[in-house]
Formats: sequence, C-alpha cells, structure tokens
Amino acid sequence: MNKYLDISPEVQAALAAGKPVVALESTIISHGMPYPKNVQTALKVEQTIRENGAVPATIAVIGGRLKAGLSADEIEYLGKAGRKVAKASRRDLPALVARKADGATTVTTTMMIAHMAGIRIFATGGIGGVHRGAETTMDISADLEELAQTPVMVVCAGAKSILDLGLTLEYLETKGVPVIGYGTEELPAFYTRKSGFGVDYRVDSPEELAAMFRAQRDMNYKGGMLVTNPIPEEYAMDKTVIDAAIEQALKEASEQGVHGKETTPFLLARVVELTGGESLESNIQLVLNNARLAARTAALL
Ligand code: PSU
Ligand code: MN
Repeated sequence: MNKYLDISPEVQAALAAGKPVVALESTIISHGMPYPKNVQTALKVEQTIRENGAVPATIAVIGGRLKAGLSADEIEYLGKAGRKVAKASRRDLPALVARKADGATTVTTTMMIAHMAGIRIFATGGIGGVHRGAETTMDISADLEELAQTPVMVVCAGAKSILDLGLTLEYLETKGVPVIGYGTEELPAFYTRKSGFGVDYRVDSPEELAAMFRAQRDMNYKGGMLVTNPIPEEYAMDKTVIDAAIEQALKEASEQGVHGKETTPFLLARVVELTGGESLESNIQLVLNNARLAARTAALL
C-alpha cells in the first residue's frame, strides 16, 4: 500500500470483505458550499450511501496524509476551514504531502486516492472540463486527463455550462473516456437536465452500468468512465435563470482577470451568489441522487 495513504478502519474492513465502497470528494465540502450546509450535506451524502448498501469513503489530504474515509470530526474540520484549505489537484499532492499540509481533493485527486485505496466508484456533483475560451487560455481541467488514465467510475450530474460542454465532450472522446447518460441520451448540465449535446451511450439500470464498467476493466483499459445522471426533475432550475447567472459570472471573471486554479471556484461561487439559495438546494439534491446511483452500482461491481 502507498506509504502516504490512510484507509479508515471501516473502509478497510469493507474492502477486505469485498463489500461495496463509494468514494466522495472534499473540494465540494471546503470550496463548493457554505458552512454549515457543506458539513450537513457531506454527512447526509454518506448516510445516503449507507442506506443504499455501500460504505462511504470521503477523501481528502489531512496533515499530509492521503485519507480514504474521514471521521465526522474531520469532515467538520474541512467544512469549517472552507477556502483556507488548499484545492488539491494532481500537481499539488507532492507539496501537500511533503509539507504535511491539508488539501481538499478535486475529482482528479479523489480518483487518484480512490484508486490507490482500491475503490472503483466515486460520486460527486459536477466535473471540471474544457473552459469557454480554452482555445486561447488552454484552461482544461486536470479532471479530464485523470478520467483518461485512472480506472475509476465517476458518477456526476454532467458539467456546468461555465464550461464549453461541446469541447469537453470532444476532449473526452479523444482520450477514449466513455460518457454514459443515465436514463438520458443528452448530457445533463448540472442544474438542468439537458445541454443540447448527446452522450455516447444511454443506460437505464445500475446493472447495465456495472456490466459496462466490468467489460472496461476486463479489457484492462487504463482510463475511467463518466456516468452523467440528470438532476431530479423537481429540483432542476430554470435554464434562463441559470444561464444569466453563468454569463454574468463569466463576464466578471474576465473583467477581474481571474485565472488558473481560481477560475472554477470563482465561477461556482458567483453563480451560487447570483442565484441565491435555490441553486444550493439543487446542488445538494443532485449530489444525493448521484450518491444513490453510485451506491446501487457499487453493490453490483
Ligand atoms: N464543477 C462543479 N462543482 C465543483 C467542481 C467543479 O460543478 O465542485 C470542483 C471539483 O472538485 C472539480 C474541480 O474536480 O472543481 C475542477 O477544478 P478545475 O476546473 O480547476 O480543474
Ligand atoms: Mn483550470
């Protein structure tokens, strides 16, 4: 086992017994939602995974240790510290480990640590992707590269249209990452169920998802699989409301010269501020929905 990795006793016991385990990210806790809603949500997501027959493994870097499975106190700590905790992508782990620092794991580092721990499935809200204007900024999330090289199934609600969703799909196609729509032919756009872009395959049951992932693993693919699960209808947002907020956030980011690792957190925070509590509630509900699907699929893997 990796010498920097700590697997919690509960997750370790589940893995040893071949029981289903679902990984969860921590950027959504520290950077994605305000305190204390972030902590309440993280605990509720864990509970939802348990109710659906799997063991949750929330992932983070604490004191330079790569953690798979956090205690409620550790989740509280990450949630309360919020933006003071570094956003940890692939390039950040060596520094955080060497300096014994804390990090909130993105989709990228959650996939990495899940894979180190032997966890095959991970539930989150939205992934990073190709940013609008990437043809000049070259801002492409490391999440796409990780999906191309780490064999973990990521269950999300698609991606927010702060990104260029068409280019994100092109990139995933180039990298050989299957994009699956759960109960849909269309890529969901996080707050809304539709984006106007098609997915590669529609799947209608956890059994079908598990079969596709098993086939991919049996063929020794080095990459992962992206499952996009639309937000439940009753929590979906009005497209015009969310589009206006995204346009406004993008305009402010460009005016203020926001760039690099700050781009995604800036855009996400502004969209939440501009749309108020409605988008936060949608965000919580779609994560719970993804946790349910991931737990039910993990039980079949
Ligand atoms: N998109 C969302 N919500 C999120 C993120 C992205 O809708 O919370 C977070 C995830 O942790 C994701 C990261 O892995 O942002 C991507 O950041 P970047 O674009 O800097 O790679
Ligand atoms: Mn970026």
